[in-house]
This record gives sequence, structure tokens and C-alpha cells, in this order.
Amino acid sequence: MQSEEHISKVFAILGTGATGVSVAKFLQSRDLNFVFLNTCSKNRPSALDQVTKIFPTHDVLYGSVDKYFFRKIHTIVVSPGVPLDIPLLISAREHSVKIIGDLELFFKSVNSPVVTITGANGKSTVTSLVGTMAEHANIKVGIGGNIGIPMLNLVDKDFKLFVLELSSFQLELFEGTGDHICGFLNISPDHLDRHGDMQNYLAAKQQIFLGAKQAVVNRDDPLTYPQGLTQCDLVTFGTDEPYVATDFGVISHNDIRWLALGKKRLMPVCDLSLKGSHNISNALAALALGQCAGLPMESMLNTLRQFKGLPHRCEEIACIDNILYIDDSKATNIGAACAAIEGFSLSKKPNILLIAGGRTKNIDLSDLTKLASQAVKHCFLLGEIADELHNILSEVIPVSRHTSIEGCVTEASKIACAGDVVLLSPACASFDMFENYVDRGLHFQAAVNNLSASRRPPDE
Ligand code: UMA
Ligand code: ADP
Repeated sequence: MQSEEHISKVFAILGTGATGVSVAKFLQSRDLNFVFLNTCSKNRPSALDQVTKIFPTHDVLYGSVDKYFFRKIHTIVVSPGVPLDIPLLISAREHSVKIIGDLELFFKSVNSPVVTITGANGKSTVTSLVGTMAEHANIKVGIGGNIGIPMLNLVDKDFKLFVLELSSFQLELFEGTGDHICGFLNISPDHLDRHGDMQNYLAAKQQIFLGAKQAVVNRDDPLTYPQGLTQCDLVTFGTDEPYVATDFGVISHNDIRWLALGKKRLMPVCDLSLKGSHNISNALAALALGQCAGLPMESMLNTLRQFKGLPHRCEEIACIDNILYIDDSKATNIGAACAAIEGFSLSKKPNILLIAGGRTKNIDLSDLTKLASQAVKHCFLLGEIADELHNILSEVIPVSRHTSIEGCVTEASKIACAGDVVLLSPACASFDMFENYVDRGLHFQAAVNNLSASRRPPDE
């Protein structure tokens, strides 16, 4: 970073959101010069305000740049939300400007062990679980990445371990510096609007194996195994019985299901604080990653007994008249919504009142249709994808279109019977109607709380 070329030329930071700000602070702390770029600044005035407030003397260049611009730039640090095929980046490549993400800078700046976690679903849950396991083992741990805390905010803080959630966007540019323990949880269609097809999406996720010394992969999902040559040791997890002593899985003993390491029983599945079969996988993945990072087993099992899960992930909001109201707003793809539906469905008859829809990511809806036909009593549709979902789902179950989440909750409460579950698990992004998935979840929670208040006797 200190070559002559780097002194005369500067970094460009593409994107002025959370990542852009963290990159700027990082470069500033190392006395490196930079400019900001934003190719769609008009959409995000609040983020721009923040940048100009924190860095008043640094230029922010909006929209496109001319060809002379690249003579002044040696590296562009791209925020994950910026597609890599925009004209500015194509032009930068033609001018031999280096293009990297924050992950590259992160690995060049830390010495403590790093655990990296990717997958289509369960990333945040497993990242928090491993992070909490480390905290319970009294290790000073930095937790960040796609989970919401930019990874560069974690450097220079004397952390003894890092746990990073990595999205396909963050992995796309990764060149494999570093010496990490990685986990690839599962793969199902997501972000195809950005990656084009499943092959590209998977290829981006597979970048996690670059530079890894140990990798945790899922026996139930073979596409999580490294597809190219790799030097790293593999540890597997899965919901079947593990045949290798160092692999994690589930074994039955006297009609009780146990989390297991090889043949060794670790803990009854029913002691897990997190519910749902997808969370058995998440718990096993966390144990495998924690074990690779040297965390003590007893302490990790205690964490699994206590960890209640993150907000907006299959979160129970209320039980009114024996009807459960679940906020699973973070289910932003079909795989996640299917996992939640399966987790709450009864085998006897459809009992799910599903609130779904939002902004599509060009994803095949057939898995949802198949499961809905068995488990969903009625589907309440929202957002840009409502018409498309209506056309497909109305063939198999009753559906209705709505303009607000409040309307969905009110209508669902009228149809639901004791034992049913009103489940917000949208299978889509939220940005067509809400700020983000948190905003969507909070609207759902407010609607459920209003319903709950309206059912209370007046003197309460
Ligand atoms: N921008 C451009 N040109 C573009 C697109 C965007 O200049 O073509 C600019 C925007 O105007 C804005 C900035 O880029 O100034 C936004 O960058 P960003 O979208 O990367 O947002 P950040 O605030 O930096 O947040 C990112 C991740 N966002 C995305 O990947 C879309 C956050 O993940 C992550 O928590 C954060 O870095 C810290 O690491 C969010 C996310 O939705 C939660 N992730 C996706 C997901 O989980 O499904 C992958
Ligand atoms: P991510 O960070 O990958 O989006 P989260 O841990 O935030 O994952 O969970 C998001 C949603 O994905 C959950 O609300 C749940 O519906 C679903 N989910 C969680 N773990 C899994 C898993 N292992 N397999 C399938 N779906 C899952």
C-alpha cells in the first residue's frame, strides 16, 4: 500500500453507505488518501449527508466519471451492493485499475483467527451463535460483515477472534488472502437479479474456500462442498448420523434425537433453545465451526441451550386465541420461507396463514407452490410480485391480494382457527414497500400488537 504509485494516486471508494464509510475511516487511519464515488447518489441522500459530515474535505463524485479520472486512481474499493458490471467498473478494468472489496483490506489488516460464514440462509443465525459461543468462552470476539457491522470497523480493536458473515456480493471479489476457517451452510436460489443464474451465484459463494485452512460443509447439501481443488481440511455437518468421528450430525438413542460428534452424543435436540428443523442444521454448523476455532464443547452446548435467536427470524410475537403470530420477515428468498413453513406446519392438515410477497429476485417459485399446497390454508399477497404469486398459488390454495401488512394481519385473524399459525415469511426482498426487512417486521409486529390490544377486555 505504500509504493510510489500509491503515494501519487489515491483510492476510490465506490458506495457511500455503511461499507463506504468504514473503508474511508480505515484508509484515513492509515494516512491513505481517497475520494468517494456514487453512481446512484440521488436515491440515498441520508447516506450522502453522513459522508459529507464525517469527511468534509473529501470529494464525493456523483454519477459517471471521465476517462482521465482513472489516471488518479490505483484501487477502487467497491461496496457489496454495487453490481460489478456497471459501466464505471468496466471502464476501470480497461484502465487497469485494481478493484477490490472490504474483505481484501480486512484480511491484510488482522492477525487473529477468522471464521467466515456464508450460505443462502442461516448466515446471521450461525454467525451470532459462533460469536456468542466465543463470548461465553471469554474470548474477545469481533462479529461483523453482512450481518450489519462493516468488517473494517472491527480491525485495530485487539479482538482475539473474528466471526464474519459473508454474502455472495462480498465474496465475488475475494482473491483468497487470509488463512481462515470457513463455513458454507446451504445453497438455494437467491439474488439471481444480480448474479444472473444459479451457477454464478454458487460460484460467488464458492470463493469462500479461497485461502481457507479448514472448511465446514453440509452433508445434506453437496453443493456446499468445495468444487475446485482445495488444500483445506473438511469437517461436515448434517441431520443424518455422522460416520466419521470428527463430523457432526444427529443420532437416535432410546427414541431421543441427539446432536452428535461422530458416535458421541452431545445434547438432546429438544434442549436446543432455537426451534425448527433448519435450526438443528444451524446449531450443528455452529458447533463444527466453534470446534475448528478451538472453543470448549461444554460451553458451546450451554450457548445452544440459551440462544433464543435473532429478531425477525421465526420470532414468536403473540399467541392470541391459541393462534400463533410469527415474524419471519428476514425470510427474503424461497428457501428460507419453505424452511419456516415446514417448521410450523402440522402433518394432518394445512394450518399456515402465510403473508408473502415483496420485490422478486427472479426466482423459480415452484418449490413454494408445492409446499403451500400441503401446508398453507390461505396466502395473503403483498408487493410487486403479488400478481405473479397470485397466478401460480391460486391454482392450489386460496389467495388474496393486499396493499398493507396491517390488512393481511386483520384478514388472517378472521380466517384463523385455534392451532393455526399466522406466518410473515415473505420469500422476497422488502424494498418495494419498506425501508428494509426490519421495517417490514416491525409493521407486522405493530399490527399484531394492535390486534392483541383490541382483544383485551376494556378494564385491563
Ligand atoms: N451504490 C452505487 N452504485 C450502485 C449501487 C449502489 O454507487 O450501482 C451506492 C449507493 O448509492 C450507496 C451505497 O452504494 O451509497 C450502498 O452500498 P451497499 O448497498 O453495499 O450498502 P452498505 O450500506 O454498504 O451495506 C452493505 C451490505 N449491503 C448490501 O449488500 C446490499 C449490507 O448487507 C451489510 O450489512 C453492510 O454492507 C456491512 O457489511 C445488507 C444486505 O441486504 C444487510 N445484504 C444482502 C442480504 O443479506 O441478502 C446481501
Ligand atoms: P441469512 O443471514 O442467511 O439471511 P438468517 O439467519 O438471518 O439467515 O435467517 C433468515 C431466514 O432464513 C430465517 O428467518 C429462516 O426463515 C431461514 N433460515 C434460517 N436458517 C436456515 C437454514 N439453515 N436453512 C433454511 N432456511 C433457514
